[in-house]
Amino acid sequence: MNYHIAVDIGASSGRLVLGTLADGSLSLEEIHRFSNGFTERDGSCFWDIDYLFDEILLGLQKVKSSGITKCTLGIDTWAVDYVLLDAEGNRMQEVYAYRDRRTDGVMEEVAKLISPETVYAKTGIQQLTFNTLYQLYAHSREELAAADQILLVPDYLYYRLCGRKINEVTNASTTQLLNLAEREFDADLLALLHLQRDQFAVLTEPGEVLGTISDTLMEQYDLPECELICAATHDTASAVLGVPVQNGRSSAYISSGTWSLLGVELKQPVNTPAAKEANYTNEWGAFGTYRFLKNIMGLWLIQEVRRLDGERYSFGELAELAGAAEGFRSLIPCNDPRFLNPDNMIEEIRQACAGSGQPVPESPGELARCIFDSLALSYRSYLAELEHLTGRPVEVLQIVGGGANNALLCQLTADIIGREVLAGPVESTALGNLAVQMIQTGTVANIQEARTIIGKSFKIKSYLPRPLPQLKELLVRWEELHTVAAAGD
Ligand code: ADP
Ligand code: LRH
Repeated sequence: MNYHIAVDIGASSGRLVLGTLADGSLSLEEIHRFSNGFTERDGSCFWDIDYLFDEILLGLQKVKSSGITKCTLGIDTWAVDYVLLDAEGNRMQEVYAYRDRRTDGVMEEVAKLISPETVYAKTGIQQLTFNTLYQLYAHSREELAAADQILLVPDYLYYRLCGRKINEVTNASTTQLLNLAEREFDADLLALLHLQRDQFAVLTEPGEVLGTISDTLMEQYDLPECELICAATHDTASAVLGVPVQNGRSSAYISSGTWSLLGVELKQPVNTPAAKEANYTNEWGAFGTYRFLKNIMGLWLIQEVRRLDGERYSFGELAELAGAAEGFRSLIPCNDPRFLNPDNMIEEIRQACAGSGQPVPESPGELARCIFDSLALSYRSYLAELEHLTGRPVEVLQIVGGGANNALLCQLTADIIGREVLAGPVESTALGNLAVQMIQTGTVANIQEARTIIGKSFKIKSYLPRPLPQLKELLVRWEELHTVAAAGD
């Protein structure tokens, strides 16, 4: 029996998941789960990277105490955030969280030095204030000059485990520093940041064997013997690998978690002016693919409402309360930057509704309903854009990730896009991480086979569209709302 462990850390939670393949069916066992989130100190936002590393060790100890002495291991986390190492290989400072406000206005500043059109033609990456390019531009120049290596978060976690420094490609592409044509860091963008190529590590593809856990850690902790395999370390890259195969029907996906990442997998990037205009991205995927997708504000909105409400309700309960609330009463333009990291999400939503002349959502159920209605409408708008840009009509939308648990949002999405929604697997990210390990070890032949196994092994829920008599009027309101939001920019 081969044991494979996925370490999957999203912005809201992390887990170690054991995957086992028996009789053509893949099963998952969650060995360890822990919460994640950034903390704000003196106006800056940071991740607690040492806590995350300790949770990985704790999870591995649990693996060992469950009787597993030998396994393979892959790591994925959220994208874009980085760790600076000094010449001795020590972390130089705390790890900024991408919602930190030091990048406010930086995109505009950089645009004066290099045009966004040029950056897009080179990288194919959507403009997001928190792309590593902008974070590094906002970083202290002296500190950057002193950095011997710049690793992204999962690269760093591998480094802590085995001592090897890499920049894994699926995640490295989210820096907005990789040149699509050269498949390397772009010299002009590095020069703009006053960085040297050797401050980054070797670009590494998913599937490469990185080594084993260091003797020091093995001596200090009771860990299983692990072969470290380079996963598709960007969680969204792994989530897309974990999307079940669709035979004969054209599909798009939403990786639905803290963000809703709506897109398709492509063999070639689409970095055309039209794609730039619509702000679609071409993040690098495993096995020579591209994730042509858009970031939508996602379940961060409800995470913040829940947190500010003192976590009185679970996500399931909030969805139930939303289901009982009046539908389409108030809508928000969810991708407005005002929702990226407001001081108080509940107040921000209320002000957005009041400002656009809509009823103000008061109760948690009303707030949740406003969020889910708005997300479903934004999925419709961006899906239409996606079809236009790729020239491919989409028959079915596959929703994976934690958001696949939200039956109300899935049904609203089906009703509003007027197409079938297939929800699940919830743990597609861990599955995609495991798929790379299984392919590397020869347990499965390729990603097509892995996706077929995933489709057969997990229950996928179908939501068929129901007639929505008020859809036409709703779309007019949605359109108007965006005109109002744009006018307020
Ligand atoms: P990330 O990897 O970005 O941390 P996940 O994929 O773990 O996110 O998804 C977390 C989200 O899934 C939560 O914010 C919540 O909105 C949603 N979710 C999880 N469980 C449920 C549930 N039982 N009902 C409704 N929504 C849920
Ligand atoms: C989702 C995600 C997304 C990135 C954002 C930083 O967890 O990795 O793909 O854009 O976080």
